[in-house]
Amino acid sequence: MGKKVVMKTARRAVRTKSSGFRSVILSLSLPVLAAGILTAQQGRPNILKNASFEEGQQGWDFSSWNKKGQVSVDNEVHREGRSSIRIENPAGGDDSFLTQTVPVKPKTRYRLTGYIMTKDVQVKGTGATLSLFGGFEKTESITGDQRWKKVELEFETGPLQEIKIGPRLGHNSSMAAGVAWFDELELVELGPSRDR
Ligand SMILES: [Ca+2]
Repeated sequence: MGKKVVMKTARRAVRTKSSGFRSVILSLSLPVLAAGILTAQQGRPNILKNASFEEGQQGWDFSSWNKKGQVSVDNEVHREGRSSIRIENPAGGDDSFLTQTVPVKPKTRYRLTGYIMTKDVQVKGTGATLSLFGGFEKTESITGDQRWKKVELEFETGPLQEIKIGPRLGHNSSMAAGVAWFDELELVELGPSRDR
């Protein structure tokens, strides 16, 4: 199966969710509501799966540059629903990245939003962000002690048909120490690239 077919399937899945909006509201239970499907920006469907971490780490892959960073589901701390994802880097720091692989349309604009909270994040460069894998596109960097704060990133896909995206503590050549929580992520399609 080629990439194109995979993409078509993904699009159809999104459309089905969207067109089933009303029946979803009426018939589904709270955990599904909390999954973020219905909180998409301006009625646009949220492309991320398990975007509020109500199903733990399902759908997300974790890696840390120095293999010292740790990820866990936090059932005590949350911005939406009952849980958030927590990334902790030890003293000395690390670049820890939790990513979801998402099929996207080439030459298309997307917006990623989410909430970040931090405790004692120490870094000279980039602290806690939502980032795109493989480049430098990222949201505002959160450091120190910060209550839940909304962050946002708009980007264009260029030739890409697939991206990896998600919560990150630290960055390229930027080892961050401390704890960061992430919750209520949303990725929505905005429309064709401005330069196409
Ligand atoms: Ca949540």
